[in-house]
Amino acid sequence: MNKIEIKYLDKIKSPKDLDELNDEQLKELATELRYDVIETVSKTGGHLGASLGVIELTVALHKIFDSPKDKIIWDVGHQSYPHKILTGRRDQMSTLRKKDGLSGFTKRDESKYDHFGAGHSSTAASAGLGMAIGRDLKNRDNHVVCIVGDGAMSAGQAYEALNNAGAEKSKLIVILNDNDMSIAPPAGAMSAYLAKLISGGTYLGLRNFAKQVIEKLPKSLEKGAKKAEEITRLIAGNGTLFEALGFYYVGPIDGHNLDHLLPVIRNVKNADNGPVIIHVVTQKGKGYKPAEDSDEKFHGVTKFNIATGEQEKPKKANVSYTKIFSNSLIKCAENDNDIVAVTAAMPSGTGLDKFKELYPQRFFDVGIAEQHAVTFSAGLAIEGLKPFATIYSTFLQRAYDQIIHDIAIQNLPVRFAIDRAGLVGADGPTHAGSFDLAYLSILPNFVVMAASNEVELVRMVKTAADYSLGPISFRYPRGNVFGLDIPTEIESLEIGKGKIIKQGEKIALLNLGTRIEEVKNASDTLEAMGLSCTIADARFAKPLDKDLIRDLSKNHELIITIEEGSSGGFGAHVLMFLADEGILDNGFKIRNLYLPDTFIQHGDVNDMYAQAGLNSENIVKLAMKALDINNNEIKIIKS
Ligand SMILES: Cc1ncc(C[n+]2csc(CCOP(=O)(O)OP(=O)(O)O)c2C)c(N)n1
Repeated sequence: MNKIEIKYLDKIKSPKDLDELNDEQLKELATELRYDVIETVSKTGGHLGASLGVIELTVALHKIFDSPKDKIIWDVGHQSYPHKILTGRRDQMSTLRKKDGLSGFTKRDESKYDHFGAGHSSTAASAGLGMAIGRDLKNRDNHVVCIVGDGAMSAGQAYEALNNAGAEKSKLIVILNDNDMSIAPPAGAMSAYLAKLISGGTYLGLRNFAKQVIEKLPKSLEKGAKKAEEITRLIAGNGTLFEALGFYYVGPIDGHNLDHLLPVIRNVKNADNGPVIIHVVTQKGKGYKPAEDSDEKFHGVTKFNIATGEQEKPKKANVSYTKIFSNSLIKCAENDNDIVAVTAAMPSGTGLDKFKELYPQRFFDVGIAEQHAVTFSAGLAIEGLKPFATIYSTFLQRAYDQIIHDIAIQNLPVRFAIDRAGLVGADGPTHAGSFDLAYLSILPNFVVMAASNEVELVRMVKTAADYSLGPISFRYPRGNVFGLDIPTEIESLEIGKGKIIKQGEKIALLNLGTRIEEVKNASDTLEAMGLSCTIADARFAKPLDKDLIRDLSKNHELIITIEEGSSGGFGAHVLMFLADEGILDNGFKIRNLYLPDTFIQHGDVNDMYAQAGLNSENIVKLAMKALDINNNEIKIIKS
C-alpha cells in the first residue's frame, strides 16, 4: 500500500467541516480516511477490518446528518475508528486502546459524537428507538441513525428492537451494514436470507431507489389507519422480512460507492416516514489487500507491517489458556462421543475452531446469540449429550435468565467454559470478565470452578466432562499460561475440594484463579519478614471447601481471599461461611481482595490489576495492616 498525499483530512476537525466538500471531494476524503485508519491501526493494533468496511458510509453519514444534534449509533462500536477520526479525535488516535487513551469502542464520556457506548453487539437499534421515541415525546426534530452489522442481526435483541420499532412507527433509520461476515463467516439462516436479497430481483438501480423510497412513503399511511391494518398492508404489499416487521426497506446498495450512498441516504433523510432500513452491502477489510485476503478480514489485529500485512508476534512464543482449553476438550471428546461444543459467534476466540475441524457434527456456532446458546445447550443436555457452552465471561452476562431459569432450576448438566475471566486489557470494561464468579456462585445447583494455572484448567475440563449431576462452570483468563508441564494422565477433581500448595502458620492466603503467582510472591515477602504463610488454591467458589476453610481458621490468625472477580463472589461466600459458623465471633481475622467497585478502564492488564490492588505488593500491605504491623504507614488499595 503506497503512502498517499493528505489533502482534505487535515482540515476536518469536526463533521461540520465536511460541509465545505462537494461529493467528488468526499471520495478523495474517503481514500485519505482509509489510509489514515490503516496507518493508525498498524501502530496501535485494534479492530481494523470492520472500520475499513464503513469508510464511505462514515463519510456519507457525517456529510448528510448534523451530528451531534442528529444521533449516529454504531453497533458494537468496533467499526468506529473512521467516525472517531472525523469527529475531532484524529490527533489522539495513537492512544487508541492504551491507558488514558481513546477507547476501542464508542463511549459516551469520550465524545459528544458518541451517542451510545458499546462493545457488546446488537444494542444499537434498541437504543436508537429509545432515542427516537424520546425525541418525539420532547418534540425535537433530530434524526436517529443506527448502523447494525449482519452478524449483529443474528442476535435476538436486534429483532426485539425491529419488532418494536415497526409497531411504534417513530422515524428511525437503521443501516444494515451487510459485509457477510461476523468475526467468522456469519452463522444462521438470516445470513442466507440477506444473500438472497442481494442476489435476487430486489436489487434496484439508483434512479429506481429514489423512486422506490418516494413511492413507499405514502402520506395516507399516517392518516389514522389502525396500527394492525398498516402493518398487515405492509406485509401484503412487500416482500422482505423487514417490511413484514413494519420497516420500509431500501436496498441493497453498494456501501463503497458514494454515488449510490449519498443520494439514497439524503432521500431517506428527507422522507417523511416511520422506520426505514437501508441495506448497504460492504466488504470487511475493504481497500487493504492483506485484510481482504485474510480469513477473518483483520477483524482484530496486533501492530502490523503495512507493506506485508504481517502482524507483530508476541515476544515470547507462548501458549494461551484458550488453546489449553481447546486441546483438553478435544482430548476428552476423543473418548466421549457425547461431548458437543457450542459457541456464540466466537469459534476462533474460544479455540473451538479446532474442535470444529475434528468434530464438525458435534460443533455448533449459533450466531451472536448467547441466550439461545445457553437454552440450546439445556436441550442438548436433556437428550443425554454433554454440551460445553463456551462463552466469554462478559458475553455470558447476556444469558443470565437462561442460566437461572433453563439450567439451574432444572439442574441440567450443562458445562460452562468461561473464557476471558477477569480483566482483559485493551478492550476495557465492556469486555472485562468481572462478574461471573458472583453471578454464578449464588445459584443453587451450580458448581463453580476457577483455574489457577493450565494444569488445573485441564483437570477442570475433565472434571466438567465427567460430572453429570447438574450445571458446572470453570473460568480461565485471556492471555498466556505459566508454561507448566501438563501430565499425560489427567484425573478429575473431587467436587468442592481445594488444595494446600504450601503449609505455614500465621497467614492463610486463600486464592481462587490465576493471581497465584502474585500470591506466591506476597508469601515470599511476608516469610522474609518472619510471617509464616499458607497458600491454598480454593479451586471451587461453589461448593466451598468448608473443611479446608475451617482448618485454615483454626491454625492461622488471618485468612486473605484473593480472586479475579467482583465483590459478591468467592471471598464473600468465605466471609459468610466464617460468620455463620461463629468463627468470627472470637476475633478471627479475614480480609477479601476482589475487583474494586468501579469499572477499570482499558490499558495494560498488569497495570489494571495493580490498580485493582490484586498484586503481591497490596497483598503484603493488607496482611501487615490486618496484623497491626506498621499500621500508619500503609496505604491499601481496596474498594
Ligand atoms: C454479545 C456479544 N457477543 C459477541 C461479541 C463479539 N463480537 C464482536 S464483533 C462480532 C461480529 C459482529 O459482526 P457484525 O455485526 O456483522 O459486524 P462486523 O464486524 O462485520 O462489522 C462479534 C461476534 C460481541 N461484541 N457481543
